[in-house]
Amino acid sequence: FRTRKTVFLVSVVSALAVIALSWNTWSSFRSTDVVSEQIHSIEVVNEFPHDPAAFTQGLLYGGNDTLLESTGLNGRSSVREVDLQTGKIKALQNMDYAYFGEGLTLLDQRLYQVTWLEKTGFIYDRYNLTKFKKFTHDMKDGWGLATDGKVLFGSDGSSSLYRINPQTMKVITELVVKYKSYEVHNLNELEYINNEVWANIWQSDCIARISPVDGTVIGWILLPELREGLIASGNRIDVLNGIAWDADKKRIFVTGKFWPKLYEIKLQPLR
Ligand code: DDQ
Ligand code: CA
Repeated sequence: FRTRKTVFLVSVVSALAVIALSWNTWSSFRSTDVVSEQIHSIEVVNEFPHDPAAFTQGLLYGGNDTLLESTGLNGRSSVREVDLQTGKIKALQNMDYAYFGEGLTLLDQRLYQVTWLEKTGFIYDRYNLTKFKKFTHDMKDGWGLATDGKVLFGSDGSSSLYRINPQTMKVITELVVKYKSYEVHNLNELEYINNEVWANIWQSDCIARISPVDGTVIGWILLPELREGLIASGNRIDVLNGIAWDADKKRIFVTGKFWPKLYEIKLQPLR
């Protein structure tokens, strides 16, 4: 028990170090900055199977215990509908080798997906995953997508959070995401939850809770134990990536690239 506690503490400390590294300067770092009620750890409520061959790049809840997921890597990119309980694929649309699938979101029964470096995205029918339309976007890259039901939010791996017009796919506004005065870079997979935009930070075990009004980070969620637990059990996995929100049942789901599990989590104030 003692070692498990030590491992957990070391994980939390390294997660905090990742946040600190994403700040531009160390100079005014004070430990009091990170110890506040806005920092949460997590509790795992449920775990479900997840396709370990899925290089997860976009994740959202599709209702009725299904998830909608976009996967990346050239030749392995797809959009899929997945059963939550079993992890089984219910519908699949594979993408051309030329495209590296990224963020995915659902607006008016249509799935919007961006691709990594191609400045291209696709709109699919939510049910049969057939392609309606191909579009170009004007972010630097395509990383994450989410929606508040009116506009889309996009990320491109920088510190920018874009508001995008779903009719034209043009950027409406660009916010610089900041925690206190520090820019937060590597914004990746997104989810719109209770008037906040949540973003997992690429190559970290942290989720930033961002105000879509001004880009301020209003909280952090630290979840190193999921990735580290999977690695400790011998899984060859990549980073945390993928947040989904079931607004009806208030369930939060997270997974990662090549993760064999998808977790339902609850937030816990960090003591
Ligand atoms: N991104 O998801 C962070 C935007 C991109 C991840 C790319 C990860 C490695 C790609 C390796 C490609 C070589 C086949
Ligand atoms: Ca998401």
